[in-house]
Amino acid sequence: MSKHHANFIAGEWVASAEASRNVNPSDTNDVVGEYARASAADVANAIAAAKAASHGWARSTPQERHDVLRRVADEILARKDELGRLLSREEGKTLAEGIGETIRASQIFAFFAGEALRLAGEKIASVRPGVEVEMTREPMGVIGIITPWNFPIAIPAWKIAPALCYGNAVVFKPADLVPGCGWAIAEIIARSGLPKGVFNLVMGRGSVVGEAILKSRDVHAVTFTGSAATGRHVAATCAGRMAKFQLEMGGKNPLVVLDDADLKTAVECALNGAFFSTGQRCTASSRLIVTEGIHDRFVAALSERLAGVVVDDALKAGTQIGPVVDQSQLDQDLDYIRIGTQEGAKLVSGGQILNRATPGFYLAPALFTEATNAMRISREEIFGPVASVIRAKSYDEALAIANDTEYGLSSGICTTSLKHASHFKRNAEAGMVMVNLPTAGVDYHVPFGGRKASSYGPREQGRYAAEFFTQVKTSYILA
Ligand code: UN1
Repeated sequence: MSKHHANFIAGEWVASAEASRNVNPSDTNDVVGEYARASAADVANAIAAAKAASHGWARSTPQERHDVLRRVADEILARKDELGRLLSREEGKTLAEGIGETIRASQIFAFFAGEALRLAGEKIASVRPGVEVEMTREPMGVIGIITPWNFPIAIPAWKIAPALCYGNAVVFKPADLVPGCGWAIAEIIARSGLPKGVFNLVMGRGSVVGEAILKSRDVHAVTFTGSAATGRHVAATCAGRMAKFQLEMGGKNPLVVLDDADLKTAVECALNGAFFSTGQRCTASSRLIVTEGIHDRFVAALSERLAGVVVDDALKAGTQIGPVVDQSQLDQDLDYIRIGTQEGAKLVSGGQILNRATPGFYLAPALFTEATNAMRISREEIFGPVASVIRAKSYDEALAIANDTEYGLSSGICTTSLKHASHFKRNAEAGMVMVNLPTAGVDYHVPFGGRKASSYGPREQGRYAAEFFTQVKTSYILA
């Protein structure tokens, strides 16, 4: 019998009738644990507790907020190997990636521990004599946090830490598929000295838990990362009741490779951006837009590199790419590989299921060439280790193709030309631009987010996070 991991509501661990089995995608015989599935009534209790606790926490001192966030940061860092291992075991990214993400989560809590001490307002002279005007930031109240399975510790951290830092209460729903790291964070927060009810964990299905959070009038703001389809539903539901919302959704990120690129840099950027973390990142490069003069050399070098990549159990030493997260994601990847071939793209590497020592969802990273930007594989987010090379005649054509997408999260270019790099930085229609770097893998202390169908609302992370997690008050006084 594996341990039942309960929900955390109003400062108590609350077991539930229903539970999910958290299965290791590298070895489906390995059950990570049983995790509670909250009922609508559990969620209502969590929201009521958050509401009741929110007023007290809104008046907490910067020192209290700092101390709580600092303790959480310290414990995550001290347990990075264990938590990183849990992450890789439940999600399937490699141990190095799992530990790296855990360190990032700790750094995010530490960053916001510092920010808690720096929250400031503004005071300016009024246009009227004797009047003073002051702008302050106040907490939103209760924040609903809904996170995806692909970054099970970093994304919860970058939503929970600023929510608490700016004086809000939290109702947190991790992904039903991968709840282990979310539960582990909750267990750490439960011992951090935070007053009861300020932080609540409600695990379970989107259709039950997510819905209850979206529809409650007592949740003042919802921050969501996940699919574009669910994001639209979050937007419609929140807008319908005038709640604030912030969405981070898909991407169809381009990596442009120009004739003058350093070939080795370009190949490493493509390999990392398209295939590491099994390509399961909204920042993954799925369109490799390559100019004629370097096209064949780039394809040859990337194919050679892919042939040597080790796809295996996420926890095994030497593994470079872990399994796909589950059967339905694997089916989606295989569907797109079939679609790409039918559309006339040429599969030059990978794309087939791999057998390893344990039963898992292993897929050889797939590389298409001769793709056009009109194909479905170039327009729809696949969310797996699948990338396509699209030929471009010139830099101008490459830029036009890069921008011809409904998404706009991260755009990359590999070039040694200052002129093209500068032009691309100014003209890429994306929230983030990477020059000679992979499109994925971002810093934790600067804003994260995209344009067009990729994101909605204020940026996440860094000091810009205050925009979503606070509301501005302008006060006038005649002295
Ligand atoms: C990264 O590329 O470092 O869901 C982070 C995602 C993104 C996070 C990407 N929100 O993939």
